[in-house]
Amino acid sequence: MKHMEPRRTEPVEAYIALGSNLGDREHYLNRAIRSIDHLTETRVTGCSSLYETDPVGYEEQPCFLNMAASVLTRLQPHVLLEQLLDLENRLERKRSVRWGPRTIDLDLLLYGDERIQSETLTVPHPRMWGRAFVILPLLDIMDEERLRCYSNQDLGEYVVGDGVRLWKRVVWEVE
Ligand code: GSY
Repeated sequence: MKHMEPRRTEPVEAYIALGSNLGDREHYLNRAIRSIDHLTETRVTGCSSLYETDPVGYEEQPCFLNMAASVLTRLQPHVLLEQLLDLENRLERKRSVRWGPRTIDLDLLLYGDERIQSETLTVPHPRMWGRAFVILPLLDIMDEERLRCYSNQDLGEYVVGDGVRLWKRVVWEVE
């Protein structure tokens, strides 16, 4: 079912986690960022560096490249989610195993200060905590104090190390 709510009059800052571990991983991340920036009523405002990360969960798969991006959007959260899922399909997302390799994975992490629990969307993303491959890129573009508002997690436990390695430093320039 397509969601038909009107757009917001004021833009909301949302955060998205990106990951890829199939094919040319950097190419898929770049295409995803450009495509997100071209979504209606949505602009990318920040991008983290790229991190190479050991697979979590199903471990018999290649390392991921992970990053995070911030956007300003007037799309309602469910509409933004639908757009991200649509984008995954357009970016040739292939996935033969449920938690297995994929060309692109896009997760909506945060949408303003909102807490959302619906059949299709939970925000803040329920599995972001405890995942260094999500939190460390996010901390590149988000104030630690601000992230602490969403959870009383000890963010000091997330350190770049064995499982998450800086792969390419990125300095994002807004057009
Ligand atoms: O949840 C996103 C897909 N994913 C990842 C990922 O992006 N990075 C790492 N390191 N492990 C992962 N396991 C899954 S599933």
